[in-house]
Amino acid sequence: AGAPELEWNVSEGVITGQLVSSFGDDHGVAPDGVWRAPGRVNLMGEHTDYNDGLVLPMALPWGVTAAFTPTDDGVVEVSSAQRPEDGTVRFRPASLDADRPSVPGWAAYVAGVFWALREAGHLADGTAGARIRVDSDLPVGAALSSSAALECAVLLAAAETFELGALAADRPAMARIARRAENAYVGAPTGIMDQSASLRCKEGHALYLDCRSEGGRNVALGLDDAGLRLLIIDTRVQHRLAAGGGYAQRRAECEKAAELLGVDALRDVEDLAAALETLGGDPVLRRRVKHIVTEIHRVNAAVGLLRAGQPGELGALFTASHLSMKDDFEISCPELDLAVETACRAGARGARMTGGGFGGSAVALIAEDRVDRVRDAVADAFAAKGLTAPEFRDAVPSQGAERLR
Ligand code: GAF
Repeated sequence: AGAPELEWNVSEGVITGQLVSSFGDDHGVAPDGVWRAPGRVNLMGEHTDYNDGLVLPMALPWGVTAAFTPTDDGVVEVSSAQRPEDGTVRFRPASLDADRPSVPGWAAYVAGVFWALREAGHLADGTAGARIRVDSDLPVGAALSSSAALECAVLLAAAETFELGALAADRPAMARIARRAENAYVGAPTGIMDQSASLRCKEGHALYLDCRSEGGRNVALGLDDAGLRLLIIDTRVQHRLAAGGGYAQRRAECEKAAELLGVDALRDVEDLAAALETLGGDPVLRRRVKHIVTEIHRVNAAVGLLRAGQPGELGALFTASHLSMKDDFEISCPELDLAVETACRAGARGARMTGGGFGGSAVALIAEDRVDRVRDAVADAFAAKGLTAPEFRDAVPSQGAERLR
């Protein structure tokens, strides 16, 4: 996997150089430092995080980079290389109110981080401000966690430059703060997976995370040794996590099912057959519960295979997981199904949609010598149906958020 790594390093270096120089154009000085937080691809455990369950994401070579200088004037000024038309967005962290969110669009994630830091008891005297410029090589709306990457890059920069030492050393605590920014300030009712992946993943590994205890283990993937690749197929169908959409509806259905079953969360369902019987009159809730319970089992099964040094066997689990998301959780879409079915038919070991669903990306596990064949077959299948051409990316398991300079 030499080539993708090289690509990443080049892209990272270019982004850092451009960021430092445009930060200088904006503010007349060099930034104090540059931080980068990656996106993620989840390999197993979809919609299980907010059910207190298990997940298995890995960090990607692409992410959000933030040039950052702390100030004590109580003002944040932030600009984005992707949104030059928005210019510099200004807000006062001390005046932010989650009941009346005043910072719109992409900058809401940045404001949310400052709001959540304050809520957690940090930066309480109201003087904290910052000059920030962000850049990204992660597509937005591809279900690769660009929101969490933005939150985590800014949060890590803030924690390290405001000398919040205990926080900066506590990645699970940072993940909670970044999630709070997204849930309470931005208003997207997501779980803890994406922020945990961005902050806690290690190169070459996936993060086996228990979303209830927040205990996590980095599990080696061993893809290179097994001659395997993970190919991300971005369908270019934009997915959204905002309140009121399908994601929030699934979350509400899971909560209702847990209540009917008398458990704190669907994680606690021990006997699936008995649970399905209890929910007998509600076929929709039965399907939702079936997905969550079997998906949590698949996370454990996947980790078992990785620990046994059999990453190739993950393929069957990928495909079973996709079918569960398609038929029982009903979060797939025709483009994701086409990508998965075509990849499997062209020789992938398995494939599944990843992330929140209703669009975004699929991930396929493929023997190295079949990657081109799979890529061509999927591109042809999309073209034959007159769909927007999908984008392909080699997903190399990468390092979590860190300071670059
Ligand atoms: C999105 C959410 F942000 C995560 O918390 C998780 O629920 C995921 O969808 C589905 O597994 O990425």
